[in-house]
Amino acid sequence: MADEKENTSVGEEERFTYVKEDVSNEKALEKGKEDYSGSDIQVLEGLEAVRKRPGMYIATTAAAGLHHLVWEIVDNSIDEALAGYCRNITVTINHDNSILVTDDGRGVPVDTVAKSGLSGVETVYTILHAGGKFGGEGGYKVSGGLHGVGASVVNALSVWMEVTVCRDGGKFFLRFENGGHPVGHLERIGDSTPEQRGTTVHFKPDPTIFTETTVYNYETIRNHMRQMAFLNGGIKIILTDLRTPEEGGRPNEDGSPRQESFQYDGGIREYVTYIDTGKVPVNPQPIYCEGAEEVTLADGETKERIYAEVALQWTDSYSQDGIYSFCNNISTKEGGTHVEGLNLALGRVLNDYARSFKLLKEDDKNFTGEDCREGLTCVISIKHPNPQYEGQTKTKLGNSEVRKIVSSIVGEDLRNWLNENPAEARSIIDKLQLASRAREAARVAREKTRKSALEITTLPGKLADCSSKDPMECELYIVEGNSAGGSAKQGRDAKTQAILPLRGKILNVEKAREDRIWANAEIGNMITAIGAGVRENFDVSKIRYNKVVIMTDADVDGDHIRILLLTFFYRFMRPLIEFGHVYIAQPPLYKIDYKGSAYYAYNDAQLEALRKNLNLKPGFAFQRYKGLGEMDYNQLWETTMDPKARKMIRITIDDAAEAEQIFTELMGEEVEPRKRYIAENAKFVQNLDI
Ligand code: 0RA
Repeated sequence: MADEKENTSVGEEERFTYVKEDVSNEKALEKGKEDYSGSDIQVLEGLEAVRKRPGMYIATTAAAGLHHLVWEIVDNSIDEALAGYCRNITVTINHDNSILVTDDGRGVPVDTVAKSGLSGVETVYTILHAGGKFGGEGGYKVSGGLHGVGASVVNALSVWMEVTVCRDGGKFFLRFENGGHPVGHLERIGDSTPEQRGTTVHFKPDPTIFTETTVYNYETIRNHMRQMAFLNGGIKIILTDLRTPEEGGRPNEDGSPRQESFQYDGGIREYVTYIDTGKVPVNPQPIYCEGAEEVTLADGETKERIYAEVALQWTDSYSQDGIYSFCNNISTKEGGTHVEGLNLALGRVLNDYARSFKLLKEDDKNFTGEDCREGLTCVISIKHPNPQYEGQTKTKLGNSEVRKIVSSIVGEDLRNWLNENPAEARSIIDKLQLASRAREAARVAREKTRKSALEITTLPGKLADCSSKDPMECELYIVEGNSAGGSAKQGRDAKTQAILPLRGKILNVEKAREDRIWANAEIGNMITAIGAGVRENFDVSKIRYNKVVIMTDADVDGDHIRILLLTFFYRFMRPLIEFGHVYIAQPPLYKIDYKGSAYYAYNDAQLEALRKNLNLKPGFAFQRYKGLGEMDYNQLWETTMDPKARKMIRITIDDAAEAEQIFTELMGEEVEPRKRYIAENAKFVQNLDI
């Protein structure tokens, strides 16, 4: 999960999407050598089309689009690794926010490509979709065309790009400027040894295209690189940030560049254990299923090879949503046919097993899909040469043949595993049995509380509601402590701002038993106030407030309560976060009274700046706020609630697996990770990364 400033857009597509296939300059590939100047013009026309309407090639030119340029270049190196020729990839964020990506693959071909009449390098980086279109039997096609729009789009959206290739004993170089214009042609600039072989791409995104920001977020790149390393086991990715704090970086304490390395030889198996950090596993080693199948398409000729791998681990968690699915390394957030195939196999195999060992008696009902999934963490990753995406955000896999393929691979491998590991198999069935009984008990408890929390529309007595009935302009402030709640009630804009004070710490939903959760008054109050239900019945279109603002003290307790609340929203009203309705209020930390005016600082840097600007002598007294309660209602309004002056952080989720891992770690039994996380992130709210 990442936060954004209030005014930035959220919910953008996570990957490159074609709105429409633009083939304008593919013709250049067909033209051939004879008509060199003609194809040259077409190439530039193609890149110009990308610059004119970048939204057709990358979904957004906001921060997400800026980062997609990196994914695209790294994808090419990962493709080379998947083809079996590359093991090491480096990604460096430079001082000027340019990005350098290297790999130790075969190197982009340097010979002239017959079809385009251009060198391989010039072809790959200037012709749209050229990536997988040549290279012959060499294997690049294996993954080429699996995803992405091609490196040429990155070139088109860069002020400059430099490509260096080491292969065939030579070192070759070509620079492009102003959105893909080659400066001359590919040149041999020296020799290379076999150890130096590979491709280096260095590019600087064009600020006239990425008008919102050209500053890279380390955490965003780090999380993506980690995910790529998990999904493509064995590859080593080293990420380095050379930037100073002024340039957007965050060097180590000793001033050295921040650097992390990711390599997971266990691939998605390690991904699952990583996500489950802090949970108690039922099967300590994840179950691994893998297989590939060739299908012949309706034309009776075209053959497609579909590969699937799945890693499964049950834990003591009660969570229902531990399935992380991917197609061609892209997260399929809405699931799809691969997940359907998985669920089919789970239900079938687990019920068969339980019946055959009489763990389910004759008149027992079958385990439901929910029973099978409770506490299950599963990563499913498939590779498909021709994926079809559906759904609201085009993140749902639609290829119907995948359902059967996945179901038979998981069915067979899971059945074998259960037979070979009888003790663990037994524990898994026990877990399902518990889940099934708990579900029944919870259903009874819920039916009672749903009446109070959902069906009864009487709002909680502690809620000071706003007078407007238009949810779009309404805000709910959830406030820690009664005294702060009192100030907030007095200070607020009563037309649009509602106040719900919370008494003390709220329940940790990560640890509490389900029936206790439903019986908890504070949780019931929040559910009723927000008015859109919970869990699978949560309907984000019914929320009574467009903004739900968490307002807690700026101290350790406040941090804890904030995380407890976020955990509650994450587990019970996830779309509220996903659709960007959850905010964190930012009360000031300091107040300086000077010559009859009040000045506020929200962090230490601002305090320093204020002291400088006001020319204050060292030792000039200022107030340090320890809690919201120390502010009177006027001050609270002025600094934290007035939409014209306040600063808020909007919470979003851009990596579900990362969010899951962090929430469990933060809310688990261990206190240390939580303390460490808060300490590390308190100073860097901008980069808060849950
Ligand atoms: C086309 C053909 C071949 C390799 C590549 C492209 C290639 C592209 C990229 C982009 C980044 N790193 C890359 N590494 C390789 C195979 C050519 C051959 O047979 O040697």
